[in-house]
Amino acid sequence: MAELKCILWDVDGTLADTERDGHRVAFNMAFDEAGHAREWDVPTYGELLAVTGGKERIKFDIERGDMCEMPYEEIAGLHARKTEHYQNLIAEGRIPLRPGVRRLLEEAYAAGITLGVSTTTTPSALDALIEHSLGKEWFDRFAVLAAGDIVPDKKPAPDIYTYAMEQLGVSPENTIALEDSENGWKSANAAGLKCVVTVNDYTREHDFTGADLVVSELGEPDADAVDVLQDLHTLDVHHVKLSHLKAIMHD
Ligand code: XBP
Ligand code: MG
Repeated sequence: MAELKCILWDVDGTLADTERDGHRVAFNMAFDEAGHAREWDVPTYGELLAVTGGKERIKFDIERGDMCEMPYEEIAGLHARKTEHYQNLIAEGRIPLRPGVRRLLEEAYAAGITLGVSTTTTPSALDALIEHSLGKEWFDRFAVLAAGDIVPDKKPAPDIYTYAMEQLGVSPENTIALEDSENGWKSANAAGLKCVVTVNDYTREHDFTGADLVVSELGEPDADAVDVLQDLHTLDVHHVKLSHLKAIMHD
């Protein structure tokens, strides 16, 4: 039985559905602008999400022969332009938060739970989402923003979760992760964390064996009940509340 002291949030797919209409579109804009004859359509991008990190994803596509060879500096330059396009798309307000995200963040913040972010995405992409989709006050409300290349190995390695917990001085038994993908769940699990997963169209069929709770979304009190896909603690979930996260930790 452990007390819930900290919630670490994944970003892409968890805070907001950023991948299909945000990151994917931005990659394609950067490819087009640089004269690369490559477009990642919706299903192709779904396959490529198995590789975490934008630079790593481009490198993978090159290595499998679907993009032309280029030196790493060019990959990094292409990715930097992609990040600028992504920031612009986010600034246009195109990508809302997923249902229940703001509600649960505010409930946890009001209850004095330490909040942090553990993500694979680039820090400036994260900043854009916080500024335009969440609100600038959250730069101060998150006690740590752990993102991108700050650790050598991206998810599914545990490093970004371990780094965030070290920065916060919290231990795994008092921390829960909120994730949306198999790589994210594996990363949280390898760091010793309990985990709630909110799936999306890209991740619904992923393997979440062992995850504490898998739902379609966090949901809202005045909306239909969320779909519960896996519930190891037999929680009675209509929408995911702070009390459910506490119950998972106590179990
Ligand atoms: C998801 C990722 C990221 C984004 C693209 O990260 O794997 O690579 O798809 O972002 P998470 P970058 O779910 O951990 O937030 O291009 O900035 O890497
Ligand atoms: Mg994610």
